[in-house]
Amino acid sequence: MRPAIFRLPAGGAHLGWHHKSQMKIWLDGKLVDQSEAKISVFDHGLLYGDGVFEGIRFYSGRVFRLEEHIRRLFDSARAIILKMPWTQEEVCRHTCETVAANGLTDGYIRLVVTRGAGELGLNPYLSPKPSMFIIASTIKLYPDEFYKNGLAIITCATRRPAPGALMPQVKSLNYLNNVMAKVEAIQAGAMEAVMLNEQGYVAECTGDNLFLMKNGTLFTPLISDGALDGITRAVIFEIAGNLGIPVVERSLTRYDIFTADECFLTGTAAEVIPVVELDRRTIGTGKPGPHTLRFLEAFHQLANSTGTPIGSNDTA
Ligand code: PXG
Repeated sequence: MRPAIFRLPAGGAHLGWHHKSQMKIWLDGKLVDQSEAKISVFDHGLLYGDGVFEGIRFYSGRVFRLEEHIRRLFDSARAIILKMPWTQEEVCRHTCETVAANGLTDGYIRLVVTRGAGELGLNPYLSPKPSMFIIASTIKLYPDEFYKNGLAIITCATRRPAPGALMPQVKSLNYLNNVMAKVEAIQAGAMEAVMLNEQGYVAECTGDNLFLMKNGTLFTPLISDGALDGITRAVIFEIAGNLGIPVVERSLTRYDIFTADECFLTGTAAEVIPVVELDRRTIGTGKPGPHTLRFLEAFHQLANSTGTPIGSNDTA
């Protein structure tokens, strides 16, 4: 029997999005009330999607893989010649301060660096000063039942841009490609969509990396096929190493997914989530597989026992 198709309610309530009126936002060096946290309409992040971001999780009072996320943020900034006015250490410290100021122990951090306000025109040199803001909140991408029963996903028509068009490794504010792919998933009654690259190889999903198990080996698309170099993806490589499961990065097609024993997605927001159906075809047994469940468990174990303590950087 095919799993029930999940229809997304309008309004984003399913995301668990909450509106805490006194939330403190870190903005350009200051912790301000949410109502005071404002960006100019002349900010090139808004006008042209000219900026970069990170999504980071914290669990049990510790920020998970903080240094890796901040390193990727700086690489993204470097790739778009955005000069960060803060050091990596400072950004790590401000991230922890923001979480602490909101009295949270478990949640999600959205860190955004925009090109800053400048005159109209694409030229990034028109914006002399980048802006950075840090939001500490919560995120819930999928209801619990999908972690237990698995997701039914689709392949969308929207392709990942070629590296020569929009560098897929850069976590930039240009997410319209992924947003349109997500819309296709929602229209089809699915919660995620597999995105192919221009050659027809699997790149990733709209906000998650994709993994397959086949004959005891773990497979995932190459970064050069258009996958984001996911932090969670790297965690899965580590776990596979610990479990003695061989990992192969190579070009994958839908054939590989249809004929896989198991499939799962990874991402900061999604963590590790099983996939049991692609384009209405059952993958493996149609239930989350044993390896997937082991990765899921090992991920939670790591997430809840490692990371940068929120208080440790607090020198403010
Ligand atoms: N691919 C894409 C395109 C992403 O945006 C991932 C893969 C997974 O990477 P990490 O490093 O997170 O394992 C991402 C990350 C959101 C949200 O708000 C999306 C992501 C991360 C956090 C929040 O939907 N995507």
